[in-house]
Amino acid sequence: MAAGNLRVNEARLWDSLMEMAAIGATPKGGVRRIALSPEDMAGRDLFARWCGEVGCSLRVDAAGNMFARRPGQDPSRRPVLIGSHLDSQPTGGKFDGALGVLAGIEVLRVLHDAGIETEAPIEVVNWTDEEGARFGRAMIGSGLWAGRLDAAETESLRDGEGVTLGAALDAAGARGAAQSGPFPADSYFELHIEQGPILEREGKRIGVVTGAQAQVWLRARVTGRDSHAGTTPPSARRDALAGAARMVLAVQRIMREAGEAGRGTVGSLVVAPGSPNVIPGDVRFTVEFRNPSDAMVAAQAAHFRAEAEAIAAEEGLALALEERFRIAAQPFDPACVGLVRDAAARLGLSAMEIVSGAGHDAVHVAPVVPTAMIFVPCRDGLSHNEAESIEPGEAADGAAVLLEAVLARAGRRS
Ligand code: HGY
Ligand code: MN
Ligand code: MN
Repeated sequence: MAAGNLRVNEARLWDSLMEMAAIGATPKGGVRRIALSPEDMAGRDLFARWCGEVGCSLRVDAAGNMFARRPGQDPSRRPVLIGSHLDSQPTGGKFDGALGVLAGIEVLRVLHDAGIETEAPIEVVNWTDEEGARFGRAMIGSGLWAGRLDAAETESLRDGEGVTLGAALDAAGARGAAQSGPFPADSYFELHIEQGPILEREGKRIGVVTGAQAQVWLRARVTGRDSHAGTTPPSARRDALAGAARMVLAVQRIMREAGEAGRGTVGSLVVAPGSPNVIPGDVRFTVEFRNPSDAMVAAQAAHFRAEAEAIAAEEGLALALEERFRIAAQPFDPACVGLVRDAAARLGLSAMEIVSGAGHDAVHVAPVVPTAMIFVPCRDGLSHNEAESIEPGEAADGAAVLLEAVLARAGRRS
């Protein structure tokens, strides 16, 4: 796929995607590169090696965010940023995050091979812990960089083994010397799979992403009383799992009240003590709601809290419900979005505007740097699943649009 007389190398991009997917590969064809795990660190090392091969200098900040900088003719120009993430879900796919980072490297390779030095520098970014699977908050690295998360509070988040994010950064050797904070940048572009069914259903090759929806993540703990399954009559039970189950159905009901735009999910639920003949006294679970409307997300969270408290009261249970994070709906920069739209048109790729259902690092970057995203379809709209799949041509299409948009902002010199 050509961008002007420059051509993305489809096979090289695909080979890099497959080489990265071999790190943390799972038997079912997915990847497991949990943030700051040995697999994540191995992916970081490969990223660093590849960027070094095309003449980049590497800077790592205190949040572990990696910035690979390719110089421009005018070092005073603000850099054009290209980024995404290399960490994955526990049973993630090969392309969520990796496509955006490796397409950024492909852009650098194309310029390197062609001996083109852009006017402005270009930086490819690997953001720390986008997925939120380990510490219960998504888009951590980009949120810290953008100043949208409090560093001390965020570094005190604990994973399931009680390890804090700060300790994990240090133990993994991922913490860099650079201060983690926003620096002046010309623009930020992120290529990502859509992770939903719309582009495939509409037969479009490119998603021109105009923004991302709002989301709120909650954490619930329901406390009852462990007791004997065989001797405890209904009137004496304080069954935390039965109560939590009613709360889970409340999430589904609240979601459905918002129609097809509704998004309400309980992704994790842990029952204690977890013995077949003990009535559970302790259940912890996560809740998240998403919607293009901030007001709707706020109303859903409030509605859920009221329903959960009523259920707890009826069942004689205690409920602790804390908000883990909330992020407003985020529009992207019209000029950068226009570059994506124009690039798709110039390349003859069918495209449509779309709002992202998923959160992305771009959501934290957008308030501080003009930002746009590019989507490509994924098979059956499936993601956060080991069967996540795209075609080599789809990856190349996205990378070609990325190349065009980046060159439009960075300027090109032979
Ligand atoms: O949850 C999200 O939207 C992102 O995939 N981490
Ligand atoms: Mn992602
Ligand atoms: Mn993801």
